[in-house]
Amino acid sequence: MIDSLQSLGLVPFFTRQLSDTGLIHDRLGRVMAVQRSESMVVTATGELSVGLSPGLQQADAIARPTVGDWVVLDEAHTRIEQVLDRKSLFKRLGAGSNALIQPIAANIDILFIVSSCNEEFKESRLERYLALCAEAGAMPVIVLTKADLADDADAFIQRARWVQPGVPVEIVNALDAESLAGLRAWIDKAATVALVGSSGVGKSTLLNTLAGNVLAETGGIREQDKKGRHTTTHRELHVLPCGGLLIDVPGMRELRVADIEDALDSVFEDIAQLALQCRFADCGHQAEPGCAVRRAIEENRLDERRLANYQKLLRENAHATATLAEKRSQGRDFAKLIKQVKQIKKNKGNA
Ligand SMILES: Nc1nc2c(ncn2[C@@H]2O[C@H](COP(=O)(O)OP(=O)(O)O)[C@@H](O)[C@H]2O)c(=O)[nH]1
Ligand SMILES: [Mg+2]
Ligand SMILES: [Zn+2]
Repeated sequence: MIDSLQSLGLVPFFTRQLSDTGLIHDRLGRVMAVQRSESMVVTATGELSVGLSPGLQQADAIARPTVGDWVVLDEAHTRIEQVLDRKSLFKRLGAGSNALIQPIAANIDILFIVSSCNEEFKESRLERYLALCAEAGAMPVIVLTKADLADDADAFIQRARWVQPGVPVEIVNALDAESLAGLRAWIDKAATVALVGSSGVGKSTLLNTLAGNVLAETGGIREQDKKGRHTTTHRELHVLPCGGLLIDVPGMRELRVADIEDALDSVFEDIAQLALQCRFADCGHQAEPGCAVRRAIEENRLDERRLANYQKLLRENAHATATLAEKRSQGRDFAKLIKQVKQIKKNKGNA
């Protein structure tokens, strides 16, 4: 029984959190998909569609179960009582000006950052995903698709390697199972992998070819309505026949960053290191004298584009982080106000 949970990615990190190991046998499960208030959970004894405990219903979006979570069910197997601490969490700032942080997928071991060998390939987009991946606590692998359509596929490999030295780069034809051997090696037994990247790069095709089966529709038809807007945000954890689990995260137009300053510093460590050598601690790397970052650009050791993208992401992050902090404090003030009003009503009732 436990074998079946292990093949879903159960490791001691999660079982150690259980108050009672007896729960493993039927009340511990993994969330395979979430649709509105219903979660599909697989336990050692089967697959169930369950709701949320009242406590979880009231909880912040980020605390509620998301695809990939390990959860404990109630005795009747009708609802999720507890979400176990996550090994990693891939999240984003929701769309719109009033948005909050939303979970995308939990307990991801490896993030396949998918881009194609054509105009879609942009270093700046990869840097954004790499920062989100570092923040999530997952390991990144850059996957370049449509190698079969490119005149000079090697040029894309070189550009991808240059983005963050040390991050593995795999190049594939997503339609050809044989070309995916390198990818399969990353999805070893029971690793959980999420596919992210723009719409049309081949995420669903990769999922289908790896599964040897049509699990997701390709061609971007289902993901977009006639106006080209994304209509599905359906995310599901698929168990692959070769072992390993894969989530196809449909292309998200707006993958904004918030609260990820440390992750940005790790992805742009080269610039952060250079900045330490600038004459002024608050150097803006514009035209300040003694700027080590500008010197590196002049000497072709650093790309102007990379610096610009780093600064853009830092600004975006600072703005979103400040907005979130304001919203959180407004939320607290509002809760306080409600409490005061209730207290006044109660006092009136007693009088
Ligand atoms: N020739 C070729 N076509 C690909 C490759 N990967 C994806 N495609 C095609 O690109 C289109 C979009 O792929 P899809 O998987 O739906 O992209 P998604 O939006 O990222 O899920 C489909 O028509 C696929 O057949 C590839 O490596 N080579
Ligand atoms: Mg798709
Ligand atoms: Zn400087």
